[in-house]
Amino acid sequence: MNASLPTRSTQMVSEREQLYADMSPHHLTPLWEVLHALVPPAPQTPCVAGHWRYADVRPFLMRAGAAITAQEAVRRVLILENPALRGQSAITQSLYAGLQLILPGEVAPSHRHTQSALRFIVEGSGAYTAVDGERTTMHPGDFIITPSWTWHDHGSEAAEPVVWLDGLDIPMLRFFDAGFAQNDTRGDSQAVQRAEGESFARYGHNMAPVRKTAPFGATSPIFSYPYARTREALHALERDTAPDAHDGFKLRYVNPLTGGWPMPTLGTFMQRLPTGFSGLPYRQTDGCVFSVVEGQGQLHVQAPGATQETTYDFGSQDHLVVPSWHRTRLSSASGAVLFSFSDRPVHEALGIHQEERLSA
Ligand code: 1HN
Repeated sequence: MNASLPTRSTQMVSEREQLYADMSPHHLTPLWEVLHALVPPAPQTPCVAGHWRYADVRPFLMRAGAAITAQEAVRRVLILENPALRGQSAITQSLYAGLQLILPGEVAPSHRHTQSALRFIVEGSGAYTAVDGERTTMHPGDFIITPSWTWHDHGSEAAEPVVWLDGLDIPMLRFFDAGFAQNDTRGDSQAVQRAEGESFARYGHNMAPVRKTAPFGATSPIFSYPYARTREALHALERDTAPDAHDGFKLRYVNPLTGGWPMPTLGTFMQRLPTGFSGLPYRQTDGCVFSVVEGQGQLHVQAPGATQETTYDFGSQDHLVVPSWHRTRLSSASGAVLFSFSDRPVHEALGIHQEERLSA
């Protein structure tokens, strides 16, 4: 046995520790201590899956309605925070989600920011959102877009509370330190400059203006994708075709000018799980937020390295989140319709999107 070896390695360890201590004030740190964590063999997200039942959330929203006006709050929203990212206003590392309430007669004042927003209507009809002078009336299941840096305000001429899911790319813009915002000095509500439905007439019927170019750059020129149209498409597919073994009947929303995603940072989807559906598992790198439109079912999620699935029994108007690379499957005895959004357009733009469709 060579008695000098342990001594030598102890010496090396203490030499290393001395090195780390001496260079730390110079803002230097050794890569070899963190390399394995920096480039893991597969995604290791700090996020966890989560489920917000509407029956639990709605009373808090209505209490918020009594506690503060939309005007005072600017946006009266309860943020859906990932249970493992409390305090970060994030539902995944890249996505923000919240539920916004507007009461009859209220106005949420006009402003603009570089963060892009989607609205997915959860409850109530008759509130409106205005984008660049065009109002869009909200109905449950409609998917509505606020493009980056466009003036937007919300108001309600409805007789009932209106609640919608806000999905924004806030954590991404924070990551890039690229956020700008302004309040509208012209007033709380923008003057109406175009008839409601003008953008849908121009861009929403598989036709487009002959010469006009994209009015919102990388974002779709359609402000609202009405549920009535989406539902019709899914029902026709359910009547006439076989479901996908993993997704049921799933479509993505498109920018009619490009065929690509309606928003540069957020991908949006709607899917119908037919009666008796038991989907095969999949996993994908894009973390995903679900808003349940109709029906009931189960979301089964298994974290990487976990030995068991967690099952979430969901009902209509519930919200759920599935983080990156978590094994996921969907089932429904009585049928369901799910809206979802993720950061997939960014993964695709960077060439890093991965999806595995598993067989069991
Ligand atoms: C925002 O402008 C809205 O316009 C909703 O309704 C949520 C969260 C953070 C920053 C801006 C809206 C928001 C937001």
